[in-house]
Amino acid sequence: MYIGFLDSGIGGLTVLREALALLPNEDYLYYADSVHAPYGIKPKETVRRYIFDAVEFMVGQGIKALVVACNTATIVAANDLRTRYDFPIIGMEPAVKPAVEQNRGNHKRVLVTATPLSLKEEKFQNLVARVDDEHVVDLLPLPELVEYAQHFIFDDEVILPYLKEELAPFDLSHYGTIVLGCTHFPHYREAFRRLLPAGVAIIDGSSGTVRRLKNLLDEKGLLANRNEPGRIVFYTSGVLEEDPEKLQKYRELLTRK
Ligand code: DGN
Repeated sequence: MYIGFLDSGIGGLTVLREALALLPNEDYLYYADSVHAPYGIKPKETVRRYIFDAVEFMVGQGIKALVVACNTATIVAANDLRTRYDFPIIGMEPAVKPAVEQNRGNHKRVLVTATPLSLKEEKFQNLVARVDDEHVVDLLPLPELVEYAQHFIFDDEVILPYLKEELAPFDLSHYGTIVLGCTHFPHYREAFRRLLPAGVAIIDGSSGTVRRLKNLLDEKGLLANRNEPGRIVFYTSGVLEEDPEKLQKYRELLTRK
């Protein structure tokens, strides 16, 4: 049985990368719902329908656990998925809490980047209200970054000017941490790094998600019982991905730092 990974596209590869490091012997089914990407600018009900269809398909392929490797999908559908299925379902949580904790007492602010849908959802707003007791959190939607990733655009000449303009309204010397609250964004970690002053931490939620995955599998006796690497199959919106060029790009992104 596979561990299923679901994202609107290639964002979840940044989470699968962490899972491969921690749980290399598992079989993975990666589902990129690229036909319906991006999720983050669409109405909530539409996105929920896409997610329910995708998960039903993945269940048909045989999954023993599901990682909702997309912050937007987690925010709009993870709880409902948990009531429908009884295998472990692990979602993303934008790393707002660790970011606030990191900066407690140092008078620095936290900038949370994510999709517009994530940022405006009540579940996200409640998370911020709960953890941001010192009112240090600012929000920045970056929908275009998802589009760039979906088109495999990683060139500095395109990405750096775009990010520079988006970051321009913020005095970055006041920030201690930037949160990458969309799984597509860690593909651009280096670009962020180049634009941020030295010392600004860049964090995302993937290692926490993957640690929870491991613990849950362990608790339920579901860890793969073998000593060699498992396999990864890729699906694009319900169709087995066989395009060698696409598969090559996926594999490159899985090994990129
Ligand atoms: N990768 C997704 C996330 O983490 O929110 C969303 C990308 C999208 O579809 N806009």
